[in-house]
Amino acid sequence: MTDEGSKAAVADKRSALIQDAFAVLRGNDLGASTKPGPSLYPHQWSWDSAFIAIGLSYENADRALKELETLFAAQWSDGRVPHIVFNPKSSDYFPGPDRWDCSSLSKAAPSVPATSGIVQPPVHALALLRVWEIQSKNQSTLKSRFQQLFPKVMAWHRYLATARDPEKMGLITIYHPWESGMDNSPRWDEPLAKIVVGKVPPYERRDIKHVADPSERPTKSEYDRFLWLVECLKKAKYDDDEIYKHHPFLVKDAFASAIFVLASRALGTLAEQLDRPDAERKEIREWEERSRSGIMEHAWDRDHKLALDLEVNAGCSRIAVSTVAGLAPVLMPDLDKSILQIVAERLQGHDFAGNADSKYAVVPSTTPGTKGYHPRAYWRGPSWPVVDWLLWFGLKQNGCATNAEKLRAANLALLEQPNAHFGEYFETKTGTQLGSPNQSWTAAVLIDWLS
Ligand code: 9WN
Repeated sequence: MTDEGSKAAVADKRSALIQDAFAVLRGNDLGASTKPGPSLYPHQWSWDSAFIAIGLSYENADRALKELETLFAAQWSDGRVPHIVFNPKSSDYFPGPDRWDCSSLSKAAPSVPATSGIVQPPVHALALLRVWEIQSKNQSTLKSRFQQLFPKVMAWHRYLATARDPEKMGLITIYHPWESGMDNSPRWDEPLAKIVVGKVPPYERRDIKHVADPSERPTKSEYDRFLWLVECLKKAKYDDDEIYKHHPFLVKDAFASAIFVLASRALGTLAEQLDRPDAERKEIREWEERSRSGIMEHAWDRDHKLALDLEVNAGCSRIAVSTVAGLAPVLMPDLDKSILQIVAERLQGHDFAGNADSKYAVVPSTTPGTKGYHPRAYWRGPSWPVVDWLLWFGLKQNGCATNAEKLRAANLALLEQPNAHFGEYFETKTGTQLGSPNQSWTAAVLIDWLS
């Protein structure tokens, strides 16, 4: 085949893949929101919907905004955005609305729709800005919808900067591994091991019925801990002050905090575009700056060359585990050049994308060989394309175009494999698709990468 011919063949293959990706999003469409996966995840999930909105915005701005509007319609009156908005037509996920019991325990929770009582990483402002930019030609028509969403996103950031950071360290405290979005990461093994599990009401797991190999999902003992933490949150009636007094799992999440920096920058840009008042812009700048300094001062570990989480209940000591979350500083815009160089080298090095055993130069969720590493288990080794998308975005915005492109190319090669099926995550050694196939956010980031 000539050079021209092979370029055309690649272009054809990619445009077919984009169409398949849109078909995944349509297949998971619940009308006004999108489920993350066809059967494993039947409701709306907070951070998934942000990525999904970006993907949708290439085809349908109205539907992309609807995705975020539906999520924010379920926002609590204290500003928190729940990690799950339950789809009343599905009962095939555990824990469901009855187990969370939010609206009867907390006045801040909406009674309809039913939601969970915890949060996920705050990528939403970044998504909103991306939709705004992707739809640059339609901004005047869409502006009023952005104006309506804006105060809600402000309230969400304010909740995180206050209720979730009472120490004003610039680092967001999470109450449950599910809040990190990296549920089963070895990042949480140490704090989870210290928890004395009380009486957990009986339960039946649904997740293990939907995956080919249940051993890739969290273990029974991990699930008991996850559910015990839910019971503790219920006992505190989801009240942040109460939770802070006694909760057995209080961790300053470095990755979520770096996302907060990135998202606050995006929110600030939107504030300008939408002519928001100066006082709001100032507040946003303060959030960004406080978290930026907090990460470098408290989480950045010079010896490990990684950002580490802090265990609040252990005097804010660092949890020294080598996972992808440690690369968090790259997500912060205008990162100091010397730190950027260190983090970019770490990212491309043998602990991460440069691992000699990997089939594609994608980033393992946990460094191979680390305590708690498992090549196929949930957040313990496999690679998540959506996480690589965030790292790619971080590299790009910090001017590391070549490294960013390497990461994008490796992910595209992974996702173009005939058996990739828009997998939720992938084994790095073999490139095997794991977890749920046709995962919405994988389709969404592929659309963004190829568009
Ligand atoms: C619990 C939906 C979600 C993602 C999380 C991922 C997984 C849920 C689960 O699926 O979490 O929230 O049941 O394991 O860890 O990041 O948002 O895709």
